Amino acid sequence: MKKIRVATGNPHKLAEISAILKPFGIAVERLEAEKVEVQDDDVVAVARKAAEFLCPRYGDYVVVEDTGLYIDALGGFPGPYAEYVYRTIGLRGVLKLLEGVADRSAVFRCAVALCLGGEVRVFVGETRGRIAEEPRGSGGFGYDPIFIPEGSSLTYAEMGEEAKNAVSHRGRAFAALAAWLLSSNF
Ligand code: ITT
Repeated sequence: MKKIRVATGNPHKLAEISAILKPFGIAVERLEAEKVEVQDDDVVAVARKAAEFLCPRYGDYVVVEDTGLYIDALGGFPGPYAEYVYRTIGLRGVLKLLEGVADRSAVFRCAVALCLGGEVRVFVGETRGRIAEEPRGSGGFGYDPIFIPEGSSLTYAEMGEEAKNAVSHRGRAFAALAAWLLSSNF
């Protein structure tokens, strides 16, 4: 079976990536490696820089992913700092910042950087949606209880893994990676 190695410390991400790539016949293994995170407003630059550090050390088919949540009414906050904001003010803190705000639109943006032949190739997946009034649902991780993807009335956390992966930022980014890999001589 074809296989990629993903450098992540987040087990939820790894489980989602495995489920997303399974139908493409691509297996996923965790690469235990330090992920260098540069500061940049754009997840594409963050993922690319992390891959540029890993590629010479770990070689082909190593993948690193960076995800940001950009809330329109907050000028794109927390963006690539989603993990820090989750750990500090948490979902309640984010909801508080949006109290009384009518426009709750947001976008999840996921950048997947692949090492191949000494080069880095980046695939991006985006899902637009809105921030819920209250956390809802017990599935998923991170901001899932407060993110409602466009076209749904349920939060990611209420949808279940399969339904989330079918429309999610990560689902789209990794599907693009898989399509590209399978069209190359992987
Ligand atoms: P690695 O960098 O080790 O891969 P991480 O959790 O730090 O893991 P990111 O910086 O890419 O990963 O993600 C930042 C945060 O964004 C993450 O900790 C979650 O809180 C949130 N996040 C990412 N993907 C998400 C998703 O699909 N649903 C909800 N929250 C998500």
